[in-house]
Amino acid sequence: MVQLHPQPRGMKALCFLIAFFTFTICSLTLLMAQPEGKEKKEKGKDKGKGNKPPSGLLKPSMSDTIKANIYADNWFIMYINGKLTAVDSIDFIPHNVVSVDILPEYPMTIAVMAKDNADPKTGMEYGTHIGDGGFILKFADGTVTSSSWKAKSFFKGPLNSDTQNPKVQHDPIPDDWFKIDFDDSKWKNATEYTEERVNPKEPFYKADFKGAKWIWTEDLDLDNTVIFRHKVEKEGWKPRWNTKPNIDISGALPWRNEK
Ligand SMILES: [Ca+2]
Ligand SMILES: [Ca+2]
Repeated sequence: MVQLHPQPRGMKALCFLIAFFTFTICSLTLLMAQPEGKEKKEKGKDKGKGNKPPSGLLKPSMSDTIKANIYADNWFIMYINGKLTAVDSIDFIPHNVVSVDILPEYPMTIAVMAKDNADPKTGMEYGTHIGDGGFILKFADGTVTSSSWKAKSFFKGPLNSDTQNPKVQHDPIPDDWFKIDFDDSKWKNATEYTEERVNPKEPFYKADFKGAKWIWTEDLDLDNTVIFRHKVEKEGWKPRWNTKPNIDISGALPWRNEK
């Protein structure tokens, strides 16, 4: 039978003291190391990618951006201040919300081309069905679609809703429809529609569109290509940043080079 020899009292106390001090020192080291490590990591972000601006330059940050939510029945392309900003990633169905971060600069001219799904020769979908359109947008700066937006149709059909002998009308789309200085003063205002009339699908209810109105021209069914324009003013606004992009994306837009 093995006999356990009890440790002397002094030994027990020494072990306890060593354990206690080891624990205290480890805890303190951990506490002190954590914030420092985080700071180092954040600083490293800028250094690592070599994008630290020269002194005097202020870069925009994510806190300068705003969220843009856009839903089009069925497709859209959006320019802000003359620059291509967002394109609907799904041209027909399912109906989807496009949600992007934008860096707003005011005054802000928004130009959107929206298209209902319609055959260019008949104005119909699924053979003989007349589809309807609808467009809604909300930016986190409070910009929302409403009848204060301008709207003009460039493709109508089937004329008189005649699905047996469908005829369409195409009007030439101005080359500079998306530009800041394009003259839309003669255009009519957009028409607002109820949610029931447009009947949006599930993704609409998952995004923030509070306060925004559904818009189109006065004919939600027969007008199939519609351009909307709207200008957001913010008096006295100045950018917090002073960097300017050097990028020229015109080569990525081949249809522009054809002109
Ligand atoms: Ca239609
Ligand atoms: Ca449609």
